[in-house]
Amino acid sequence: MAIPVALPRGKILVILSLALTWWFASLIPRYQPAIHQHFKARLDEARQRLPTIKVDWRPPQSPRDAFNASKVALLIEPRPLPHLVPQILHMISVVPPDWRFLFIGSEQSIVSVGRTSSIKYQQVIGKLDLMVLPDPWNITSKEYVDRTLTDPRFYDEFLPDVEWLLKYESDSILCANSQSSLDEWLDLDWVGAPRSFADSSSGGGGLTLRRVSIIRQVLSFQARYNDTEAEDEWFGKRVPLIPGAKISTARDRVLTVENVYVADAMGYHIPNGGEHLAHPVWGVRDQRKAIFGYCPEVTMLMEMKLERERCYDDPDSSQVWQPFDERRKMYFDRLKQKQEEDKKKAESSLGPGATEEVKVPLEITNWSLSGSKRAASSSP
Ligand SMILES: *[C@@H]1O[C@H](CO)[C@@H](O)[C@H](O)[C@H]1NC(C)=O
Ligand SMILES: *[C@@H]1O[C@H](CO)[C@@H](O)[C@H](O)[C@H]1NC(C)=O
Ligand SMILES: *[C@@H]1O[C@H](CO)[C@@H](O)[C@H](O)[C@H]1NC(C)=O
Ligand SMILES: CC(=O)N[C@H]1CO[C@H](CO)[C@@H](O)[C@@H]1O
Repeated sequence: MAIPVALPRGKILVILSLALTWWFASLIPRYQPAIHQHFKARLDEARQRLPTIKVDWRPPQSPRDAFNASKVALLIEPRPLPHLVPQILHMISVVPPDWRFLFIGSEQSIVSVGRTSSIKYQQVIGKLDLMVLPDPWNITSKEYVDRTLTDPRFYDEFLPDVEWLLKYESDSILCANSQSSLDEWLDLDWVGAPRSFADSSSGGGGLTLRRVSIIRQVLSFQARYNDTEAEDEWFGKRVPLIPGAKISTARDRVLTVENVYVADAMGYHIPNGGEHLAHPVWGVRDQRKAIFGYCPEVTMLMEMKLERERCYDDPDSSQVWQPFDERRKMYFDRLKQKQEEDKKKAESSLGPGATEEVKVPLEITNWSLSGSKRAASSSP
């Protein structure tokens, strides 16, 4: 802008200040868009950077390849038992890390196990597969499971590359305190729980390590008749007959404790959660205490109650050890006897007709089993 030289200084100042004011005023409305502009620029910048992150939706290999395809731990369980998830996770933590896990279940048990995020994680990393067998396979009863495991097509179809199979059941577990690793047993063709010290095959199958090549060999010339002995007994008789088969006996090494007690066994099989415990293993209090100290995991599988919930007159040194049903019968017999005695005592001191006032002793009403409460409250 050309300013005439003749203008006085005062006028120049006025014009300058006006120009400045307009300039400032013109800036204000542009200020906000400028902020927007600034952020838009940053956003674009960020967007431009995004493609530099490489997102490969198809991993070059399956996550399963991180594990050894020849070693699989297998659990078959159609019932949606509440302890399956902690049991599977425990087994994953104690079995050597290169083993893979397979859970074959019914739709119910697969849903109940598969909805846990820790199980989902194991699936995502390729460690664990959950599977419902397609028709005509059926695992809804023990006999059907026995048929499945003695059918060579099962191994061809679902365990094609597997050589070592750790078969565990919902009532068996490996102990974290065990000093040996499962991989130290791979030289054996079949090792589980010996049924007695004389058992030459350690055949008990609730927790067994099996060589699939030996199983295939047996199945190549033998077929199990339907509705006959359980698959572990069936294999237990045949595997030792294969020339060169390596099996373990009770005097040798014991993988699993079921009927024969060995202090540092790798694991335990507790048939039916403890309903039919073997006396030589569980019948002695000190030995039981030692088991719970060495392998506290077994409590996960067992029906347990607290010491303070001990039954009325429960023998606490199990020199007089009884199976559960007999103990329960003994308990109810004693309860009845005691109530009759109390009734007699009350009648003799207060005279007949006073029996309504007899109260059931507190330690009986507080027993944990609901059945006993019913018995106690329906008593006179
Ligand atoms: C899988 O494990 C077996 C036994 O430990 C071993 O001999 C074999 O080399 C392993 N395979 C792979 C691919 O690591
Ligand atoms: C398995 O067999 C039982 C008895 O034959 C039958 O009731 C059931 O539907 C079968 N289950 C499947 C999944 O085929
Ligand atoms: C055994 O049962 C299966 C079905 O589970 C059947 O296909 C097969 O024919 C039966 N075998 C014999 C010898 O009856
Ligand atoms: C000794 C004991 O624990 N007694 C309890 C038994 O249960 C009743 C109620 O169910 C309690 O009131 C007692 O204290």
